[in-house]
Amino acid sequence: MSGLRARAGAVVAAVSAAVLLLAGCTQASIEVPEPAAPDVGIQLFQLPWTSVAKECETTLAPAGIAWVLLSPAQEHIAADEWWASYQPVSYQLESRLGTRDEFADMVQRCNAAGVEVIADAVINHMTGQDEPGAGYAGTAYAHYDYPGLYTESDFHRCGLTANDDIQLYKNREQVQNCELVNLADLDTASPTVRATIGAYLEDLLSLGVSGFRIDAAKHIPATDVEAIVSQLPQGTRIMSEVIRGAGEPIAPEEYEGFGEVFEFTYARELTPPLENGVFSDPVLSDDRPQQVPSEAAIVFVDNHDTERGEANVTARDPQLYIIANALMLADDYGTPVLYSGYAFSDRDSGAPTDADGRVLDASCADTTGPVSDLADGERTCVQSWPAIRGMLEFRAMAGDAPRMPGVDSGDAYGFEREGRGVVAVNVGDDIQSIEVPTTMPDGAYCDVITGGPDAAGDGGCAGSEYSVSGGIAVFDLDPGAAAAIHLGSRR
Ligand code: LAG
Ligand code: CA
Repeated sequence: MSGLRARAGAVVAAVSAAVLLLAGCTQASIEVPEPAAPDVGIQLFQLPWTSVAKECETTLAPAGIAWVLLSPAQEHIAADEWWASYQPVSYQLESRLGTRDEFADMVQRCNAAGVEVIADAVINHMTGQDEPGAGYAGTAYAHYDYPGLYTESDFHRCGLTANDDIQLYKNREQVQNCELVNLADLDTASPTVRATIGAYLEDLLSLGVSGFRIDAAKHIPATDVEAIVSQLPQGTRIMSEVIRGAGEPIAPEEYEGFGEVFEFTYARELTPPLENGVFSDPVLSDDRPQQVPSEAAIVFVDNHDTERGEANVTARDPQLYIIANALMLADDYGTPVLYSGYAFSDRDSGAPTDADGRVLDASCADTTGPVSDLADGERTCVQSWPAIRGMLEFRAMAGDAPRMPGVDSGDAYGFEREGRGVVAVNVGDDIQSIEVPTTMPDGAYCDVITGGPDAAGDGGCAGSEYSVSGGIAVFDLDPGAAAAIHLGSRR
């Protein structure tokens, strides 16, 4: 039994006991379902393995998070910027994030805590530097020259300049063979390249990882990714990063047959209504025509690239970020992955390091909520925000109940997971009332975003309280507020 199940079970038992106790004077007792198994992941960006291990034990498992996505573990170029991680020079597990032994210990501890580990596999390319200098383990590598690893013919020759960029290329060949910010592109059709990459992935699996994010999958023909991953054991989780782009020659759908794909459209469609209050946008409840089927979709509000680029809702605005994450976690589309990074003013700045260039340990165990004025390098720690933890409980309680059509009222918006829970948000500048139809039983419910039932277990709420009466859940929401009630949060 995972940490979440144990904990959610205990919460539910406590709530049921309280409800029974009060049955005579206030509300009739109700049947509270078993919480569903956790499915949500979290990306711990540029966090060292020793810290990831502690997070699995102290924050992720207790919050009911099912898997953690790491930053790349490969030996990489020596450079201060975070993106040195995306310029590998070998397949040794020695990096600024930790040693092979630390990696192995972390995977073992996360698995023991009930948290699976997804490695970020950079297999499309090696470094882009002609003279990368010393690799982390002190080895020198030259462009197109990885002795004992690849031969010159294992790379595509692109002839691009350093300023060439993917966005300029609309031709399939160029996208897949000759680009991505001038990084040395591997010939993934070559049997020796496939075997080398396959051996690397097998090595990670032997240490206990459950699967892989395939970095820059769009730049690897889907047939090549499939050929490589089809050699791996059944059940290995594959999450291909294929950024959807209008008019792009390569779409996520090509990669859906052998695993999941990151669906970039989700955040692009979720967040504009949060900024303009126009919830008539059908994305939240309709057919999601621009999105892969739910079973194949990994969805996210932001990630390490989009928080430095296209994302307009990030942890820099905690209120809106909680609203976006609450709607995503309450939704029944895709498998959400949360994002936990660090504050920065310069998009290139790496996480704080020691004198040897190793990223410093960090912990979210004592974090109690979002901080809006984090200093550069400080961690956002979303996994410890009570609002996020409350929504993870909501999601477990919603289980596979259908998502009902959304309703909007001014700048407020909400929807029900049929009979299980209701979420509502207010993105406007004024207090807003909203009524959401529900088949939940009448009664008073504690909002799990602001704390849920109080610790005393006396039937009170730590935060806000809302009521359901005659098939309507009523919320009076402050500007920027989100609220969520579920069967297990009934007073
Ligand atoms: C990814 N997914 O497809 C990663 O999520 C993304 O973070 C990686 O870009 C990219 N693909 C390659 O793995 C990151 C930075 C880039 C950086 C690149 C390589 O966003 O800025 O490029 O990693 O380190 C940097 C410079 C470029 C330069 C390049 C080669 O910014 O100007 O051309 O290095 O020297
Ligand atoms: Ca490629």
